[in-house]
Amino acid sequence: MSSTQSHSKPHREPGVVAIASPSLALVKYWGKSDDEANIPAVPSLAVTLAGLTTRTVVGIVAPGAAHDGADRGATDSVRVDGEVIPPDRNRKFFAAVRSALGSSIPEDARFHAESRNSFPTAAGLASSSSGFAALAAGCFAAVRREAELGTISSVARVGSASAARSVFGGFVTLRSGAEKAEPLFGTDHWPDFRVVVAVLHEGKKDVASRSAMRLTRDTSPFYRAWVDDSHGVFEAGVRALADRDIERLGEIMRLSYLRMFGTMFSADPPVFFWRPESVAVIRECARLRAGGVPVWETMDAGPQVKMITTNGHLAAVKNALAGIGVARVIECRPGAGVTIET
Ligand code: 2P0
Repeated sequence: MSSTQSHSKPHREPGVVAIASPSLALVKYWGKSDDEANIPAVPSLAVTLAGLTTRTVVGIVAPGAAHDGADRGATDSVRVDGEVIPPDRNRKFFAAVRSALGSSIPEDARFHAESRNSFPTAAGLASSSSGFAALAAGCFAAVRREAELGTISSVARVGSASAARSVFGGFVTLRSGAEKAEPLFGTDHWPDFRVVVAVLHEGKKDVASRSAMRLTRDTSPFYRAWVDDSHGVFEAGVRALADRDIERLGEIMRLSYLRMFGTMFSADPPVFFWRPESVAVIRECARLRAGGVPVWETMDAGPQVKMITTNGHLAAVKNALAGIGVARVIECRPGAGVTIET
């Protein structure tokens, strides 16, 4: 590159577009065995949700651009729904991207990414799972580097462990101690399987999952029991899913999320993501089940309630939710993993 070029405006390559959907855990990940590498302490089982999407445009600022004195290009940059993410949040992630890419990316090239969610961000709808899955796949595609999904999953995990799962479609596992997720069953494994998401409050959470996890591990006397118990719950969840047994899977799913919340409620200070509306939906699910409707709820790091049911019972579930004043309901099927728009 000539000296004239290196002092000209940053040259941006056209961006690539990566699309991913959030990963809803049926059996929860909560806690890390290695904070530095972001390795889960417990196994999780999840479904990737069609109907909710993150769309991320990733470009690179070409070599030389970083020396033009402008801020642009000085660091890798990410914006989510228009908001600039502090570079520190993504530093380890981009280091993992560079380590996986090796010499495919010049040292002074910088990534810039612009991401949009079709659903509320940081509100317990797993926006970080689809976000880092799309970002990881987009970074590889931006440098026109073919990568195995396993490699993308491993890099996405450094950003957010649940993102390792979002790379794959259908039903996905992330084992304890694992660096990458693994696909278990495809989107067609259970044609009748449905997820109903009750969006109860769209505000951002007060506590990030990451700090809540650290706090529960460090202060809850129940955390060790949660980790010890998680393996049996996971295996039972996998069996119920293999058998397409909604009742059994529902029971396992309930054990998993309530035991996870047990560690949060017992932390010091306690972590509390629930709202009165969350409890109203949980009680409504119990009422529906008593009336013969197979519907089971789960929750994540936020007040929203997600329910699993079968296609034939969707109308009953949605009517019941409307009856208790739930205004926004999203219906999902198992969806595809990360894709690059061509
Ligand atoms: C899950 N959650 O299995 C669990 C259940 C929330 C509750 O994974 O620290 O954003 O970035 O690895 O993946 C949310 O936490 O956490 C999450 P980090 P992540 O889906």
